[in-house]
Parts: sequence; C-alpha cells; structure tokens
Amino acid sequence: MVQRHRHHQCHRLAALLSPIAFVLVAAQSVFAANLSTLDPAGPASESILNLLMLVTAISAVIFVAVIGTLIYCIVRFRETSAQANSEPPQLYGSAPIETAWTVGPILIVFVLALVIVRTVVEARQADPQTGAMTVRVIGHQWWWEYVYPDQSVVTANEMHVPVSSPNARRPIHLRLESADVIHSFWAPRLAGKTDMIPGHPNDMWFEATQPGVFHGQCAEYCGSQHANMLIRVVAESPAEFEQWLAAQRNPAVDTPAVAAGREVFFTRTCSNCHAIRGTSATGTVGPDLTHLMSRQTIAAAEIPNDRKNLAAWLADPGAMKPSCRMPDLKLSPAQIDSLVSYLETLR
Ligand code: HEC
Ligand SMILES: [Cu+2]
Repeated sequence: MVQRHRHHQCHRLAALLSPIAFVLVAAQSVFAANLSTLDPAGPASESILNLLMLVTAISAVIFVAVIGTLIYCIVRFRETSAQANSEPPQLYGSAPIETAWTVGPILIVFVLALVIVRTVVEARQADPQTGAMTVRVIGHQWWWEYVYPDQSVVTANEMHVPVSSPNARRPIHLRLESADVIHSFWAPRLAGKTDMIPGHPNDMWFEATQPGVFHGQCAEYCGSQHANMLIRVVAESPAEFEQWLAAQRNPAVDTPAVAAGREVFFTRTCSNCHAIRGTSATGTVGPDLTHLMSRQTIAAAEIPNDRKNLAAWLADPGAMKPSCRMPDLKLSPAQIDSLVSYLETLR
C-alpha cells in the first residue's frame, strides 16, 4: 500500500514536471537547431524580437499589477475571528474605477496596434530599391526549389545568400511561390514567416548579418511530409557566395568513367522528373540535380547527403520519406550502385 502510494506520488511529480521538461528540451533543441526567434541574425527578425519584447513587457506589468493587487487584497482583507459572522461594507459601482479599466485597455490595445502595424509595414518594404538580390522560392510537396533569376542559377533545398554588413549591405528579396498547395517560408533567425500561395506570389525581404547555416521549416500544413520540409539558408561571405554562384552556373561535368550510371539515369525515367543542365534531362517535378553533391542534405534537409543515404533513397524513397512524390523505381542493387557513382560526380 505504502509502495503504491509512493509510486502514485512519483507519477504525480512526473506529470507535473514533464511539461516543464518538455518545454526545456524543446527550447534547447530550438536553439541547437538554429531556429530561435530570440536569437536574431538580421534586422527583419530583430524588429520582430523587439515587438515580442514590448508585448511581453506590457503583459508582465499587467500581470504583476493584477496578481499583486489580488495578493494584497487576500492578505489585507482576510477574515479575522472578530468579523466571523458580519458582512464587510459592500460597494456598488464606481465611476472612476470603471472608467479606468475601460480606458486603460483601450489605450494599451491602441499603442500595440500602432507598433505592430509599423513593424509589419517596415518588414513589407524593407528597402527593395537598395539593389536587393531576388531569389524565387517555390514550395513543392515536400521540398524547396530556389531560382536566382538574375544569376541563372537553379538549386534545391539549400539556399545560399551573401552576408550583409553595414558598409556593404546585401538585402535579399524572396519571391514566394507554390507549385501545388499552400506552404509557408519560415527561417526564424532571419525573418518572419510568409505564406506561399498557389497563383498568388508573395514577397519578403531579409538580410543575414552573420555567417552560418540558418534552419527553418515549412510553417503551413501541406500534407503528410509537411514536418519533413525543412529549410537551410547558408549565409556566407560575399566572396564565398560569388564562388558558389559561379560553380552553380556551370553545366554538369560529363565523366566517362560513370557512363553506366548515366545510362541508367536516362533509361529509368529519372530524367522525366529531374533536370541536369548540360544533358537532355530537363524534368521539373523533382529537385535540380546538376550540382547535387554541393548540397549537405537531400530530401529537404531530412537526410545527410552521402553515398549510403543516396543508395537507400534510390532503393526506396518512401522508406526514408513516406509517401513522398518520388516513386520506388524498383532498381537492382547493381543499377543503384552505378547510379550513385554517377550522382557523385555531380559536384
Ligand atoms: C515521378 C518523378 C520522379 C522520378 C521518376 C524520379 N524522381 Fe527523384 N525525386 C522526385 C521528387 C519529387 C523528389 C523530392 C522528394 C522530397 O524531398 O520530398 C526527388 C528527390 C530525388 C533526390 C534527392 C535530391 C535532393 O536534393 O533532395 C535524388 C538524388 C533523386 N531524386 C534521384 C533520382 C533518380 C536517380 C531517379 C531515377 C532512378 C529519380 N530520382 C526518379 C521525383 C522523381
Ligand atoms: Cu510545405
């Protein structure tokens, strides 16, 4: 009996602590994954953080005032034995108090509305005229296509941008589109989230003021693999970025040693869905593979890009990303092996 009781308390304690533990673990992983709105890496996310801090500060003052008054009243006006059976003086209506608690909240809401509208307007017009570089972001179930129209570059799942500094600002303009359903682009350390609506392009602007790989997440439920539609934004020095651009612009190299794998690629329908510039593969259903090996991950940042994972992906994409839009093409182990060798030359 005692045993059971102890056990029970243990459960209670666990039940009490588990939400706290959950929040702590979630917070820790959000920071580790480079996803925290509390750690801005550019002016767009910074203005959102300022707004958050202001709203939190106002809420904290209200919280302290209300709870403080409550505690004061509980202590100050608690029942003493002398008054046990008598009613305290009753109060009916008070014009000053009622005016105060009507006008106060209206003022607070009004001030908040002004500040929020200002932040939203600022975010919408963040200086497109200072020569922002445009990147078209096209959401697909369940991966990201990145097109740099003025640089003639097409890539997938990992967007590269130059770092912006006060004397060499490099603002980025994202043109947000969708190939199928509604998605939403959100890399919290860089900017707020904006929906990607089929047939209705949206725009957003950001600057990355420090180098790094900033993570993000599709923020609008878009089907079964929505949770595995992750974003990677690689912010690098302008020189590194120019190098990356130049490499991406090149067509794929043709390596005679992997002709067997190349043959499989063109006979097993891969080229219907994937493009490899410099070859006759021009499919647009799946990610552009011209420089596949320049990316650290595949399948929307889900899976590290290495030989083992590429082979597993080709053996059965659905096993790694259930119900994804790439079918199991029933390749033989030998075909997979030569295909992976070919893919590995796409640097
Ligand atoms: C019916 C269209 C279709 C065919 C055919 C197809 N793929 Fe795919 N492929 C896709 C789609 C869609 C994705 C993205 C899946 C996701 O991340 O949700 C993809 C992803 C990939 C990726 C990961 C790319 C990245 O950057 O994430 C590789 C590699 C790949 N396919 C190779 C191949 C090869 C090799 C073949 C031929 C054996 C092939 N695909 C056939 C549609 C197709
Ligand atoms: Cu999505």
